[in-house]
Amino acid sequence: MPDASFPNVRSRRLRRTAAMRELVRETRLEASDLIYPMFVDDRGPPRTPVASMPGVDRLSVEAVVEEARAAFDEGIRAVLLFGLPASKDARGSRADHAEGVVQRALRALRDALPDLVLITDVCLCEYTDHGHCGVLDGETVANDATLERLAAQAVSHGAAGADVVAPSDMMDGRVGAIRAALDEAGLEDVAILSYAAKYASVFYGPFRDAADSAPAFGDRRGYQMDVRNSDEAIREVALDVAEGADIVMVKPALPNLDIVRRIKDEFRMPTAAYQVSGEYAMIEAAGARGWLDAGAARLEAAYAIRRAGADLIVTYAARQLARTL
Ligand code: PB1
Repeated sequence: MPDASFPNVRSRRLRRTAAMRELVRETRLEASDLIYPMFVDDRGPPRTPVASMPGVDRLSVEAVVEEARAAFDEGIRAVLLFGLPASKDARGSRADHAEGVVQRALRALRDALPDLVLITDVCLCEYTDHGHCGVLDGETVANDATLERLAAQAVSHGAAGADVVAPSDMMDGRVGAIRAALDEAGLEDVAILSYAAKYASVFYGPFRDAADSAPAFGDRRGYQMDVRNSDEAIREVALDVAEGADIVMVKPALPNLDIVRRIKDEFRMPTAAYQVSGEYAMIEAAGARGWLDAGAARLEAAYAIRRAGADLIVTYAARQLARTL
């Protein structure tokens, strides 16, 4: 009986050709595994490029439909909408307005692309003039008062046609509050994708440029997770699952692949990972400078996130990836 070592075992036999490598690959990735984030802008022209996110535009409602249709034709089956309102105030009033920009985009998308899964970000930071993810009590984000605002926002999204609402605020108890409000409104079938393990990350910088949503003072470390913690992510996911989350998310993605793996193994839930704006911008910037092959880097990052256990990947590179896969 030959022993299982060189020269009987030659690992390179299975790497010799592209066909052999395809035959034995362990991770599969398809366009339908990707969720395409989109900025719906109530303020101006059809398309406004985001300087720190090459290839990403803020889009009017009409342009969102056009962009979503192109993505759908490339195999993408889900979008995640972020609203950029025409006005902002202390309580984020435009967040739950029936004629808000996200609500209008939902109706237009539902009409134009009935088979596209419509996911909406539920949070106040894009709608408040102070940029925090909730309403304030002095300089503190008031957790329980914010729950009411988030629940109202989620219900307004569900009523406008959202299939899934995605609370990204990191307030305690928000999944349970949103679930109860949706059910109370007769929206039992609207699912919740919770940003359950969301870290206080520097990698959100470009997004805050795009959404003008940087906090006017302080930071988000009083509600988003400490990047040094891992067990805390397990506790957060357990809480959100118990409160009614249908899908759970880790964010950012590449800096937290250990967390993706732990959560998938521990909970066996549909698990998403969000390749955030800073992760996207790093690859695009290095590619633009010729420091690395951006196309190959996008694909490698996406496979790594998928291999770590993510069933779904939220990525601004969704269309580029869909054209490659
Ligand atoms: O791509 C990104 O950076 C996503 C940013 C993310 C959107 N859910 C949040 C980042 C932040 O804390 O500013 C917005 C929080 N609701």
